Amino acid sequence: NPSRQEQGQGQGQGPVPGSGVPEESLPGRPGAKPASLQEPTEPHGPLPPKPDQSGPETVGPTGQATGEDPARSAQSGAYLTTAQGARLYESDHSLKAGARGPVLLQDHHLREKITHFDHERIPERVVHARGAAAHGVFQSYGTASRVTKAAFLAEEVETPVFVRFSTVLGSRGSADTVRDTRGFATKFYTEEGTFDLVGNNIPVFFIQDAVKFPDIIHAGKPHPDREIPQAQSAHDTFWDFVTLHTEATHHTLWNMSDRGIPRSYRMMEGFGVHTFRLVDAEGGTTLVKFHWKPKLGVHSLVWEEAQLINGMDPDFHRRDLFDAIEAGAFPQWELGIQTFPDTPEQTFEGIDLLDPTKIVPEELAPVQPVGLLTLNANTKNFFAETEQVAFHPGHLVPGIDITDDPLLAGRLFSYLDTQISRLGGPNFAQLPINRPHAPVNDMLRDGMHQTAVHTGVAPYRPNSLDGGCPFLAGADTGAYIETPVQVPASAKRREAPESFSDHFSQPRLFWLSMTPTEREHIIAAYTFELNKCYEQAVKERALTVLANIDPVLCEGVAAGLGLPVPPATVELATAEPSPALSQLGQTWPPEGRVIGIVADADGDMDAVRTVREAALGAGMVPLVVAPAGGTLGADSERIAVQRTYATARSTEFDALFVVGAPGPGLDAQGVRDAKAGHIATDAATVDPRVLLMLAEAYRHGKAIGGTADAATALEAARLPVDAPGVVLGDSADDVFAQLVELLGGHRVWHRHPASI
Ligand code: HDD
Repeated sequence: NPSRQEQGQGQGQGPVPGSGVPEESLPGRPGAKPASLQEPTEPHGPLPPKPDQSGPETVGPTGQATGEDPARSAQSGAYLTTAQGARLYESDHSLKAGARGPVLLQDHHLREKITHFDHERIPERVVHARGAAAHGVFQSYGTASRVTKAAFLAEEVETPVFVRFSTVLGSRGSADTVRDTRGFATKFYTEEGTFDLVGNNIPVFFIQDAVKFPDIIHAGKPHPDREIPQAQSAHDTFWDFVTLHTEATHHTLWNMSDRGIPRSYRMMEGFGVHTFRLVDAEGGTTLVKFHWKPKLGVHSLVWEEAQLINGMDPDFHRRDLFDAIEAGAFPQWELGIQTFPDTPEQTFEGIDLLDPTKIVPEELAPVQPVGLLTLNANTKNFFAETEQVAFHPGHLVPGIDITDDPLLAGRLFSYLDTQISRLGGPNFAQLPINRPHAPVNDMLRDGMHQTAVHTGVAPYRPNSLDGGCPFLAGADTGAYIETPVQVPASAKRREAPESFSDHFSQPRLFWLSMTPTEREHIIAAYTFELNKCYEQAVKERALTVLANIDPVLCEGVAAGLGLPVPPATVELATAEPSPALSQLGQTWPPEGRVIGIVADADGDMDAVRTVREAALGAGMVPLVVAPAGGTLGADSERIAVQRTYATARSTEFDALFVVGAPGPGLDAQGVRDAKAGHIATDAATVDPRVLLMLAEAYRHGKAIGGTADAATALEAARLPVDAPGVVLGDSADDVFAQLVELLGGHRVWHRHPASI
């Protein structure tokens, strides 16, 4: 099942042959086109969905499965019609008084088409506007049953899900690989109602109280006067706020770490952030934190690479997710919980569980797996699904309850409120993507965009006129059953508990848990961002914050800014490192990683074929890169080219395999022959785009392999052939095996210059 990536670029399906009806004979079709450019003329229905595009089961507004395709109401015939179903015979010209005359206002089709178009956009999300989503299934292990009665967490229950990943700050059209937090929102369509786990890829938040949310977002969004920079935190207002409001220190540190630039949505963790309360069948309660653990490991880009990608392919993460699912490489995450006794203090090992700027290290409370998420179907319509989906942290099911985290309280208000304006009224739960799969009978009536036709006369309780319907659930099956938690007797106050004022001990814990490579990246990230600021006072204040985390961090950044090192203003905490916080040091499977096979027409086709097949066998995505599109090799066994030197960039690949020394495409007379390309005779004639690819891949710590004669290309790129992570040899199989081993550690880190 070749992915879109694997299909050659620009080699889409050819035009569908016409039915033989001469074009000229159709009304309004002047002149015939060449046969290959003709549109199909025989009516046929919309193309059937691809097998991987099945959405959630369609349910009616009252929740029962209808089996009806939601597209039916808009796409149910073969003929083009108005919105009222009247067939149209022409759609390319406005109605005019003569071919050169004025356009007539009476043209209903023109007005209807333009009016609808004028209203095609809806407001983007005020945060998390840029996203990508997919359908999937959650398979429960049953291990959570001892702490919750939630039916979808019972043994071997399968629940359909929809997951939307996002960046926080950028607009809908912004680039994917900016330095930012990523949203990880999951909608579980359970039989007891919809449960939304609206999390991020960072386990802590910038603020402890929702009342500060507009402040942090206003500070992070572009400057209000000129609306720049887009989707970036590298500007004065962001750093002004986070250095004054030091509870943001922990989240900011995670953003400046490699977690801020994930390699792929498929390779990042997710966190529910808040502490939730689980309730078992007997009413017993347990406090928990939710974690998503990706099967492919936690991997990141390097900063220069992330910046290049934003230019080369701003849709990098969106494309990666869609292509992987289309190719059948379904990404998976294990859902896990950390559990804590539900004590009146709501602390664990001295950590305040109601403070969303704190984690509980996994070494103190291990993450216990409770189920497996598999994303196995792409969206059919981005707008209807990804854009219109509406998550809400208050969408809970029996067995899952909230805690008094003040950040969560504000969220419980905000999501519905913002969705009423974004989705144009209160009935968006009737949109196909938002419809629960459990039966709905809610007594909510009327309103903008009401699509249900409710029957009965008594949408109130109690009633006798509708036979007392609908009925209330028993206390054993209902949701939103309040856990009788004692509220401390106290006067009303606008203040936080004392424990919330510790802003530096956990950032220090995070810093101490990083490997030297990760620490270098953090120093480089702070240095980059703060050097983008204009205000000296902001930079100086940022250094004081860093001094409160660690002197090495502070000194590194101060050196990059050319500023003196300030003293710390707090006593540095003693923290036991948490190795689970580091992304490095483990070995990961090669599945889903992309290998570029760089070749030209004169190259060793056996090597190309061997590596391609071995990569497919390992679950990787091999992409053949050649001077021109089309195919390579002898007629009988042609190999499709997926990228050309002009469309490929090193950033798309996790590893490179170079066949020989691909030349610049000059013929024997030195005349440009872009189609063929030729093996370079010496270092001076290696194609400069291949040199760039090699230089970048090398600099970004990627594994580089090749046939023995690829040494010429490496030398031309002024790269040592015997450097770590560079593998050349006569056996393509052996070289590939070594590349896979290198990919297990993600990158060849000791070859990666810290400043990049
Ligand atoms: Fe939020 C969207 C995650 C705090 C207010 N949030 C939104 C999305 C994610 C998160 C993943 C995108 C959902 C989607 O894909 O449609 N938000 C978080 C996390 C938070 C958090 C993990 C802290 C633990 N959020 C937060 C606060 C507030 C909001 C404190 C307001 C008081 N968030 C919103 C919102 C959004 C939203 C304005 C915008 C679009 C939407 O809700 O539907 O209501």
